[in-house]
Amino acid sequence: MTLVTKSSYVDGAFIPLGSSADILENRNPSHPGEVVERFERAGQVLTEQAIAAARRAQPAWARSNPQQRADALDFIGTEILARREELATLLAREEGKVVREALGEVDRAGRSFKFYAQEALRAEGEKYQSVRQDVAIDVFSQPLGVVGIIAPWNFPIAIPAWKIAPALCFGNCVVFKPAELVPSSAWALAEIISRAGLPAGVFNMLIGPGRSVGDTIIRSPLVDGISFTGSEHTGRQIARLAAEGMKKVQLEMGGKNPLIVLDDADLEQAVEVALNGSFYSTGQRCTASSRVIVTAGIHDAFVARLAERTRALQVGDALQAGTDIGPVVDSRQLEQNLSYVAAGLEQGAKLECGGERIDSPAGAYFFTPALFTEVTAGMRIYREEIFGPVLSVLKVRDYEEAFTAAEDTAFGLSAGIVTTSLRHAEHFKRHSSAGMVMVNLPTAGVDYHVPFGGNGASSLGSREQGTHARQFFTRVKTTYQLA
Ligand code: UN1
Repeated sequence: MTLVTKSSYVDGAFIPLGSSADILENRNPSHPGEVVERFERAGQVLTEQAIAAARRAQPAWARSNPQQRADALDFIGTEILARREELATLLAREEGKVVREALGEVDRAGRSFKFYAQEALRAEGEKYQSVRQDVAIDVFSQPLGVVGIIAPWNFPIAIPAWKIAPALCFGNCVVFKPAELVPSSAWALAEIISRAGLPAGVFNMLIGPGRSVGDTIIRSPLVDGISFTGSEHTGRQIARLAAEGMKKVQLEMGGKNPLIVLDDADLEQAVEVALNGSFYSTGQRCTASSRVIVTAGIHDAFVARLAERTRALQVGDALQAGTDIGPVVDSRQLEQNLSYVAAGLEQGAKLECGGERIDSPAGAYFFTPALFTEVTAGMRIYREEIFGPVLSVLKVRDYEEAFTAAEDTAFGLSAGIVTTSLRHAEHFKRHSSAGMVMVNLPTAGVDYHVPFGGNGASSLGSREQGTHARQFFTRVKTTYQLA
């Protein structure tokens, strides 16, 4: 395969090659020696140019015809879906997600654009009678303005899509910074967007580091809002800087999502839900279930069956048919997983299986899914987000104790329960403080047309996805008119 070099997209054009000597090599985690593509990194100057271009394009784009926005979004969604195999393969190569999951992710990205193509045409606005005589009131939404979109590496195309599509739909101009680990999917998406008929400056993409590109976006007085998905640490920094700059924020950060398994659960279903939620996508989902809270009557049978199923998972090359679990995204994340396994053992948890690096000739970041039992609620593996396939099982007496344990976290993104009891399922749906609750389904894996988000340390700002995305990407205007 020939090695191509690519660049950022600013003010309606890809930056000519040779503009930057700072080169980013995008490597395949299944074969770290293999460079997927090379990128010339952007820095502060280019980021400032992109923001200025977005600012210039904003007024006209805010007044654009909904049909123009709908057509552009539909074009992007149609092309993503038509090229699903190619885009999924690229995603699997750069991030290590197995092709089956990468296909699902590409479809989700395409469908998000299609959803917002329709949403652009949806009528909205409210009329009120004033409390004053002969005054009419109109309430409607206007674009937020220029939005910075900062995306993580674990969903290289779906998360950019579900932020960029509503941003454009509601008349905003975009300055998009993908994660440096996954520039290829972002570039492919930007290339499609570049042919969608948007005026120059409406969409910009900058491939470069957080400390220059990200920091410039976050601090710029010309940016009106930041939609970010990533680590809690970075999210908190963004929240602080955004508050200083009076910017609107939408932050999606970590999770330590509980899955409750009750005695009355269907055993096979419980094991399937835990396996999928904890280990698929190599556990690299903020919605992953990393704490499974199991009542005493089913505990031993559940652990035995889950260990058996976990040992049978095929860890390997993301592009190879038959692989269940692809590599960890990079060496740093692999080290983090291994250090949490060590911490679990040191603090007295029992490692039932996994938790080891697999040697491969290519030096891949293969790591076997780890199942810990005899966990107590104070252990680090039980409290901290690992972002890897490391699962802690906590044994409890009954539903009441399980519920209390599930709630014992600063996070609040997703929570699940496996039960055949209508009463417990209802109680959990109603009273869990997570933003998303799953009954007899994995805590990860969500639809694209309904609100996504959490509470506590997991999220800040209004929900992503679906019609609710309007809340972040618009401002409300109230007008009064004397008849
Ligand atoms: C899912 O579980 O389907 O970064 C999506 C993440 C989330 C997306 C999860 N923002 O893992």
